[in-house]
Amino acid sequence: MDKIEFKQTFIERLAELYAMEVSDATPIELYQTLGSIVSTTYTKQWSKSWQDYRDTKQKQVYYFSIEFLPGKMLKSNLLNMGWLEIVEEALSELGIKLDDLIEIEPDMALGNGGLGRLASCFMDSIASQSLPGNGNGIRYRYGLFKQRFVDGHQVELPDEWLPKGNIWEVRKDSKAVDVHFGGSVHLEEHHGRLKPVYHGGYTVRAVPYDTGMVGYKNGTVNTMRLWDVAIPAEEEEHYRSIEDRRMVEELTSVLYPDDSNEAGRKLRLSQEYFFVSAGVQSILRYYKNLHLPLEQISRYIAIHINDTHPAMCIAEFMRLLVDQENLKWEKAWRLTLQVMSYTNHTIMAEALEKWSIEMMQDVCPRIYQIIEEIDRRFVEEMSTFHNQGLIQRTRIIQDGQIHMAHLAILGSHSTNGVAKIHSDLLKNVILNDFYVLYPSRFNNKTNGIAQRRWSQLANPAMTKVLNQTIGDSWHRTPTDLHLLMNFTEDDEVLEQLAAAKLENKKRLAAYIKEHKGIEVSPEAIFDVQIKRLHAYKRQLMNLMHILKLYFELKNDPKRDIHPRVFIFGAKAAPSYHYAKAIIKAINETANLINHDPDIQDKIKVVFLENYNVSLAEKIIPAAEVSEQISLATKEASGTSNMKLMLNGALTIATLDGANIEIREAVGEENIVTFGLTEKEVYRYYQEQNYRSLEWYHNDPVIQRILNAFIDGTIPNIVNEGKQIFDSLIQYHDEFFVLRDFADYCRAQEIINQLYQDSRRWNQISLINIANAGIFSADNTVERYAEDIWQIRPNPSSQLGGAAQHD
Ligand code: 9GP
Repeated sequence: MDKIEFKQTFIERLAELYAMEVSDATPIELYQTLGSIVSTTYTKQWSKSWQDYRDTKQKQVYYFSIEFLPGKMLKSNLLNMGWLEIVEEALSELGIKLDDLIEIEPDMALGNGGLGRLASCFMDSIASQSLPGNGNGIRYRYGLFKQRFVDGHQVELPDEWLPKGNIWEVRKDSKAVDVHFGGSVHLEEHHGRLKPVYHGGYTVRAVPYDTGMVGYKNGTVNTMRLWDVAIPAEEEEHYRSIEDRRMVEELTSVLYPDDSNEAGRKLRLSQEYFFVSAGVQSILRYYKNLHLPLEQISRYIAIHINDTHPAMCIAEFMRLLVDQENLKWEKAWRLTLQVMSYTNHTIMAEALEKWSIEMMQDVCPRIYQIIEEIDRRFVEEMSTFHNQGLIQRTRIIQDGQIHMAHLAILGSHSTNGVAKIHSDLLKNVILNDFYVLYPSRFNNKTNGIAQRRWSQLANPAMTKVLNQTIGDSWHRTPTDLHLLMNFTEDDEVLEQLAAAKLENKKRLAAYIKEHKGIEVSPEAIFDVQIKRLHAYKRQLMNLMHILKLYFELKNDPKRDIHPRVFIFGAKAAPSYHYAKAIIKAINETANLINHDPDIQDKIKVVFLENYNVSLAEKIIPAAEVSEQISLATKEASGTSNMKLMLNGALTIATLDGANIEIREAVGEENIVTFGLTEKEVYRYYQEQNYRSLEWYHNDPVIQRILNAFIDGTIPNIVNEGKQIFDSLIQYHDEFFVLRDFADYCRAQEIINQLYQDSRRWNQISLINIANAGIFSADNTVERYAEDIWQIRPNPSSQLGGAAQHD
């Protein structure tokens, strides 16, 4: 579509939808009109894509994830359709600013952080690589809470994103399936086979909402299917009371119900079974419509389990094959192993889910029986294994609990970690028992990011410089960013990139002024830590370093440091009180420092509220220092590290997660590392000789800083300050903050020094951008496709003339 055609279509569509002219329409009406043109256009390619998959019976992957974090989709759809520039210009000729319309779209935040964002990056890349792949998740009525600060405390407000309308989804009642919960099940012999007989319980209807996932200029549009719940008409009489109806509605109401109580945990387990059962049933229905032998299903279908939340896919698939399709257990199990694969995203015990037997029996009794049988057969099969202790440790059911990670590993053909160090830790430490049993199942797939969103969409200023300097092949082949390495000595390019950065910093400074009322200088270093708030990520260590600088400046206001703005973006889980205490402490410190005239604006602290994908798109292009300071071994991969690097920030990093691969990519001189290594952390664990109290007593700097949390130096944090102080001293500093602190300060001083030499700094920044290509999710999903899912690009998308080129 060219500009003239687009303008014509826009005017006509607005008239059709609202009987209006451009000059009379509100921004919402204009947004809806644009959305309608975009979605009706890609709908043709959408139906062509799935018809292709069906007609040519291509193998497809289904990516099951309890979180998806797509953020806003209008601009990325325009980019991927190759329409962005034309639409921007055409609208501007009609007197409309595209950016004003983009602001209207709600940020679709059906996830918490890295896990959900990764799932959405994968959706983009799977479509962009013309791979047949679909998402499967939950359509929560409320997204992740909206964060507000009241007196420095985090307050959670509901994220009502749907009433504003979601123009991208299509409800498909004809594709609904029923999911049964509760009651009890006993087995009865039927024609020589044991069959389940269900008593009681209740049935809900799962109704899918499909959203097109538009590939980058290749004519592919895949599907992200999110399930909503409804009461089946024929079951109405079972749901008479308000209480019963509420119970059903709750199923798809919120992401992460409060798991600090039994009811919240039960709801969470029910959510998991809901989207697992709905998804697996609909896959099987699709497969049966292909009229292929069930025995061959693994040639056509792959199911991916993203973290343990969808691990029940294994038992549900077995249920359908054995109970419904009458397959023998052994055959069904073989197929299940071939179809299923699993990614582990954390070694933190709290996220490796376990459910009590009673709760699972209560929520989905047949699934429990099947898991019990899987467990029984595993023990039987392994009865001659020489190390029976290992078999006991790897069982799914232990001490009255069901270990979902064990189910995911034993019931799938592939278990991968998300960065080299993480995958090695899984093999050698965390999941070593499983590795001993099934070494060939373990592999690594380092995470990746949606490069185009985090460069072309978020950072047009940098994109322009890159396009002028190295052409635009990197849009499709991100590793072509490496061409930039030819310009490390080119002052013009270095200055152009620096100018782009300054432009982005000015924009962020204006945003900070508008939203926080804090004046920050775009000449200062913009130092950024953006990620979930968690003790292991050590936002606290960042805060301690800020306090150190503060005290030094108070003592010596002439102290020569380059002005720095410390920017935080982070949400704490609502029931994670310690993380909330850290938020409060950062906010109070910000207040103290930002208003202290002695500091003369040398340091500023800004905690931006409600960190989400849209806010990330504002912060990341302006960042110069990327804080990746988790305790080594604890951050599985991280992905903000990759986004910030791509935007030319220098990483201050521990040797953790993907930081290690970033260091390999850019070279030691272009990253600043510090802190304990993996080996050192494990030595402490073995020797149990870390005494945080000694570090406190022996280091007057640490003492001064920690005392500030309890002696009133930082105002208004009596309880929070004590909680933080105690975590480091009385509770032994679980994440070695005091141990790493001095080295962290040393690394920060190196950054301060490096920034004095602006040419050298600009070179580092360029080298980071040039080497970010390997972290494209396009590459990552290709490796999943080849090694794990065994799916291939859709040949007709690549060859059939649908593909457009840059
Ligand atoms: O904490 C990890 C993070 O390091 C990783 O980058 C992300 C995507 O793989 O997953 C996070 N894990 C979770 O959110 C929960 O397992």
